Amino acid sequence: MKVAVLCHASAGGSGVVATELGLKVARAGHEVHFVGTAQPFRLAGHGGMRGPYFHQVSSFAYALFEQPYPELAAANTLTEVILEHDIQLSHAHYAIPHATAAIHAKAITGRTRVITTLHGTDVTLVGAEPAFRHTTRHAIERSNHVTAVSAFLADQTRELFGVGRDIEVIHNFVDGDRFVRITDPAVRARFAHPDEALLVHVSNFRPVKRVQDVVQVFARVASEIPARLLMIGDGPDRPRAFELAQQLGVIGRTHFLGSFPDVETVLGISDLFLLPSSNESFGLAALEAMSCEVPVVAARAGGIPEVVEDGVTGILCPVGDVDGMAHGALRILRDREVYTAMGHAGREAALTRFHPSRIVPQYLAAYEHTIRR
Ligand code: GMT
Repeated sequence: MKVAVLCHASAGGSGVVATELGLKVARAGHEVHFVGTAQPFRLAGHGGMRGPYFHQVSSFAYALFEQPYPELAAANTLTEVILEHDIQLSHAHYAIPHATAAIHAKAITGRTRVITTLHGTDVTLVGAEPAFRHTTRHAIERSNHVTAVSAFLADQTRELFGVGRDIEVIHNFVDGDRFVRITDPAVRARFAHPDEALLVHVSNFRPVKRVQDVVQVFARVASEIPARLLMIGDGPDRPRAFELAQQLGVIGRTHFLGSFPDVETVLGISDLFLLPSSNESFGLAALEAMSCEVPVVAARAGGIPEVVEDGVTGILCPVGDVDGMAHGALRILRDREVYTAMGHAGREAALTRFHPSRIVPQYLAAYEHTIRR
């Protein structure tokens, strides 16, 4: 197959899924062309004569234009790639602007099929904005096939946009060889003392992630047991979380590491992952933690219960229930048996339900089916 993949390059989950999937599709012998404004960060070091290839969307600034037009630019670059490489299928990750751009390129070329994968914020936050409602609904309706990363997101898409079409649920996946427990005490010693519980949060610090709740939960835990918190990622709510950590007197034990590239190392040495999001279509970071045998304390929001099994691989609480989350965290951290059982159950789920060997064939089957249809 010859496939073009459109995705966002930033360190978000949709870009990660798109890149890891594209790499696996290329490894399976298919021709993969990534199209985007910048090279996806996990694509660095891959590619070459046999692909996968990367085509940068050209940008064009002109005094008359008040803003750039990313959808038009992406559609134009994708059109070139389709014509030059005889692309059979465009896989748009994220509805805005990629699905719209892919539909546009399909109309221009009169070729290729379009698969759109919905990742969450494109539907729940951005897509539901009146400013993008019609274009997003149109892209979802006109795609030849649509997938969503959780059953929750598929249902919400139908509800929010009033679309009746089939949406196939294909969960996120994790590389269990890369996201693995690190037992070397020297690695852990770089971040925490041996007697401290190491809590971790990874996100883009947008309001939907409720990073202040992370700090609130940690302050409660740290008032009971020796503990340290690693905050990985960057985004608009980082200053608020920092300020709150100062107010609550835990700033010395809270480390904001920014967009730390080596997430697997931090997860591999951690004891507990916190994900208190108000909405989360899947929660790839929680799955990556589970793969490293790290129990998860999270909000019972969106698709999180499809990933984290309450009482088995972690503990789920209502959104905003920082007392409940702190209580759950302490229950796990104080009881070695519970901690170990949840860690093992998380790893088991990652290696079975969310293993690439189970998920990638679902995408490949969708590709083949869509091309032949
Ligand atoms: O979580 C983010 O804000 C990044 C966002 C994205 O679009 O890159 O992640 C979304 O897609 C991921 C991959 O499918 C999911 O695992 C995340 O749950 C989802 N984020 C939200 O729904 C908030």
